[in-house]
Amino acid sequence: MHVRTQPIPLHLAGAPVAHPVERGERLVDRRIHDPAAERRALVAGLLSTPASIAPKYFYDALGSALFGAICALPEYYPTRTEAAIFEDARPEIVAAAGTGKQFVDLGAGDCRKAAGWMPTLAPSRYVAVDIAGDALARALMLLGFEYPDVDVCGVITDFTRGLDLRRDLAEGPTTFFYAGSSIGNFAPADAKAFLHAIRRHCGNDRDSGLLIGVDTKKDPRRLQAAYDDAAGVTAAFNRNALAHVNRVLGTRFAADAFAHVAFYNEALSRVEMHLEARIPQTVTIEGIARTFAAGERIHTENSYKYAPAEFTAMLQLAGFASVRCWQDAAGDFAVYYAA
Ligand code: AVJ
Repeated sequence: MHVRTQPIPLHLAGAPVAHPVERGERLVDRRIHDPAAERRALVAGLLSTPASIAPKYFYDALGSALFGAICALPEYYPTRTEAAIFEDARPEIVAAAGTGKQFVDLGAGDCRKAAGWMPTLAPSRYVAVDIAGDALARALMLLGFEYPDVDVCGVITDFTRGLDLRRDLAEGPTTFFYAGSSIGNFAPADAKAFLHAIRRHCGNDRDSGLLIGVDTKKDPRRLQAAYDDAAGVTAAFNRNALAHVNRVLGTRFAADAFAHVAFYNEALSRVEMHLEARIPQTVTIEGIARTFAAGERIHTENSYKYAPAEFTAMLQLAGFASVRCWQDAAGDFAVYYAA
């Protein structure tokens, strides 16, 4: 067992740090601790016109719980449709990806999606990668108990700023796993660069590859409903970003003074989420008075949708030579294995 005996000295930020995780699961903290830069970026987004908040501000403790609730909503089809495709195509996916490899879970969260693959993919080593360190530590402890024969470890990092896991991966064939259509948060050019980075991590190993779940284009009314549910959970999730921002910046955004707005932008193939000022208001941000006119919006998220032919082409452009795709009967979601 590794025990962290001292607080992390700032000049060592980014260096490997062993957390006190039970049973020898290793957790490495590779965050670049630059809270000042994070704050500056957040402030710049809020002072811009149109204003924006990065989607990562959704995921404080309450926001992560609300996202869990979103995944169970009747309107939010992606999570359950992806799970159904995994279930139906499991033998074919296992045959394509191969067993006994290193399994790298990008955006592991509570590691439950990956846990579903443990019995069949039977990885030799499981590397969970996520920005939320506390949740990761808990999830890894559980997984270590469930699968004592798997070498379980975790990496805390914000890989949306660029993926570099070379120090944390073992040699040998590796299956990368990026589920839930999280790739949809990237603009297409950034998505392609991210896929390219995964491809580079696969190196020359023909037995390495990427298993990825991606949402498809569909009736705009269904897309809209998935991001503007009747129970208002997504609205609460969206507004919670303001509560998070208030804690980070010491601002006094009144979350209920903003309306949840979500719609499918067909020209750009993305669902957009915004927070729209219900009434004119002024918020002091780092000493600067930022006035929001009634109806003015803060852009909080894009969620891009890809037709299977488009995403297959993107995987190929990123350097993957072979791409397989599985879908549900309605074509609501797609799962790809690219090698
Ligand atoms: C976690 C980015 C895949 O875009 O569907 C769900 C986030 N936002 N409802 C998505 C989200 C509103 C989700 N991703």
